Amino acid sequence: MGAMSVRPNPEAAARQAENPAPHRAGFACFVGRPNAGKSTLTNALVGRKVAITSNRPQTTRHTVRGIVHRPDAQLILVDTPGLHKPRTLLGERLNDVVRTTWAEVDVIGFCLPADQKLGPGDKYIVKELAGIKKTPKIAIITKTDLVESKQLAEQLLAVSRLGEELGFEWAEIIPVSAVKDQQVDLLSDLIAPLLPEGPPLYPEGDLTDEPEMVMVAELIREAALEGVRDELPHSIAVVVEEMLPREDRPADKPLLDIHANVYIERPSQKGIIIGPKGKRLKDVGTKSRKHIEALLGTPVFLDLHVKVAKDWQRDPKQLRKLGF
Ligand SMILES: Nc1nc2c(ncn2[C@@H]2O[C@H](COP(=O)(O)OP(=O)(O)OP(=O)(O)O)[C@@H](O)[C@H]2O)c(=O)[nH]1
Ligand SMILES: [Mg+2]
Repeated sequence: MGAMSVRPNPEAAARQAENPAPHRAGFACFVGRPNAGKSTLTNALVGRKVAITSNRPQTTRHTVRGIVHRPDAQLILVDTPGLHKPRTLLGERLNDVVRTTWAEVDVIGFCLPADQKLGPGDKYIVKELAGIKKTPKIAIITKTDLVESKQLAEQLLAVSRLGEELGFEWAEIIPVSAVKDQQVDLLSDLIAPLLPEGPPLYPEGDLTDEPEMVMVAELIREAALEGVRDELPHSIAVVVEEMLPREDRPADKPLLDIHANVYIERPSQKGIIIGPKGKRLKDVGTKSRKHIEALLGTPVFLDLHVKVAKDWQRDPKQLRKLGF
């Protein structure tokens, strides 16, 4: 853990001023169990919401790239779906996405929540990571605001031991709280020097490479996830069919028409999503529209429809249609 060893050194500072350190740019991915806080941490580092989050496991369903611009480096953070024991074809696809990603990045950040015992799911992930020898691995203890320092110390020890057990050493072990913005900048300081030298890979100001239509669909799904229970969160998928500027609008009063479908798996789920007298669906629309307008910077008319895509999580054809 080299984080604390940075002491002022006037000679080095002078040397650096003459001959600044080379710029670095590269990819770091966050992996961990569902609900570990990967997407919340990605957003905190980027400083804007690029990935949706929720208290339901398996919120993230594709890799989302968030870009951090620093004077000395550009960090491209790849937020991945939580790795879990798959029960559906969708689950298997999500796990494949994670494995492909961690084989391609320059740094891997393993996320472990401070408030949960290091379990078999974590061990399984770290064991696989141990096999990727060439890539530096950082252990990130997330959600530190939820525990006392004693519990945090135990978690730090547990993750360090797990590395030893599996025959490798973490490049760093760092506790963070994304919600309280504690140690988030330090994490970025620790990742930067592990990236390869090179010019920025994305233009200044780009915070993600997610297409707008995908981000809009995700914001709708985030709103739809709120308050639904049991298996329903897994059953929801959202596809934006169309985004078109309304014709005949004065230039100073534009309006963007967005048509989106909210898919569920069974007709019996329709009522839950729509709610009594359509109230739930209306709330989902109102809530997500605010986020969408903030994202796109224009007033929006949002038209939501609920459709059944029978058992889409298990059906290869449906999965393809929904973009998996
Ligand atoms: N108290 C606290 N809660 C957090 C923190 N980070 C994340 N959470 C909460 O933990 C839950 C899960 O967060 P996500 O960021 O969606 O987790 P994830 O690892 O991306 O989950 P998947 O996408 O399902 O794999 C949400 O309810 C977050 O608000 C934190 O630093 N402190
Ligand atoms: Mg996530």
